[in-house]
Amino acid sequence: MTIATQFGMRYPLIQGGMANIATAQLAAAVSNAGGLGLVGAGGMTTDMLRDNIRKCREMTPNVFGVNLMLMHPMIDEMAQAVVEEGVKFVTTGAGNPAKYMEAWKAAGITIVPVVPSAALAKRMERFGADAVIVEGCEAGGHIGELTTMSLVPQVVDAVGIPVVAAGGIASGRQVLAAFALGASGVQVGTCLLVAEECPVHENYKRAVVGATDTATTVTGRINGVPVRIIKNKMAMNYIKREKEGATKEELEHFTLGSLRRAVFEGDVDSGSVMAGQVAGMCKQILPCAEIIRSLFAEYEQAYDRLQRAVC
Ligand code: TUI
Repeated sequence: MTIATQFGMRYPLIQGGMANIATAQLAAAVSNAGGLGLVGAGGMTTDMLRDNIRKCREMTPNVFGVNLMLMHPMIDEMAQAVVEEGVKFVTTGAGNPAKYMEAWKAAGITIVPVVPSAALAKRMERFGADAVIVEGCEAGGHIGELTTMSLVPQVVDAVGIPVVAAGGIASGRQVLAAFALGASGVQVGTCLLVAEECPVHENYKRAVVGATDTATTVTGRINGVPVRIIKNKMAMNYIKREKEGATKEELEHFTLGSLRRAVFEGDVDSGSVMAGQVAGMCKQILPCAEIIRSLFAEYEQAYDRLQRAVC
């Protein structure tokens, strides 16, 4: 069984909860295209989150959810807001959501935490998670240590609940590989940055379209929170100062408000253009429905080709 059957979508695909980017507009477009769209609470206030949940409900008849970024200063309030707003599906990122899970379960919410390790996956299963999203460090934004290729099969072996693979997926071949590793679905973010409905600044989309395979790097590996972004002036300065032993405070200066600068103002030189290693594969700005449809059309082709190659 795939997560499409489990959660009621056409395709076994969840949208990443990209902070400042995953608005009602993007979430509804993904859900209308047969995936599971998420309103990403990262970068929102609690009122904005409520507003986006209500808008999304008006924009799609299909299942959608909320991603809660656990490092958010208002996280306690937001964890309560999803219950009050009648949200039925929650993913979490950037931390351990254990303390909220009892209340969410009592409210009938399907809970799917993002985990960077088998240990946390096992813990989440014990706390009643319905599935886990296993995100490898190919992903954009805040990342863990392990790659998708190494992490997915280890988590699949460690837990009994469905595993959703994330990080490094932007083509049907990669969806097929995720299923080969034992995943029951995929989460994608980077390939949706170039969706027509994605509300990022045009410059951000152009930076992704123009990216090559080696276009991304990771800031915060030595003395901060590891975040994968497209290389630019800010990223190079950050990494240089980080290697020179800069303090946390100095480094935070580079990243303060930097995602918002890139997303809203289109400042792709001093802003954080968060994107995964697959940015180099996302070459065309297309409607969400077309991106998702072609992902699974290519999956079918790759599956057939592989069967002929092996037998
Ligand atoms: O959360 C993400 N990706 C994100 S969040 C974000 S906003 C941000 N911006 C700047 C700095 C920090 C955050 C941008 N991208 N992905 C899911 C994810 N979760 N990646 C890693 C984790 C994670 C890490 C540790 C999940 C759990 C965890 O648990 C630690 C523990 O407490 O056991």
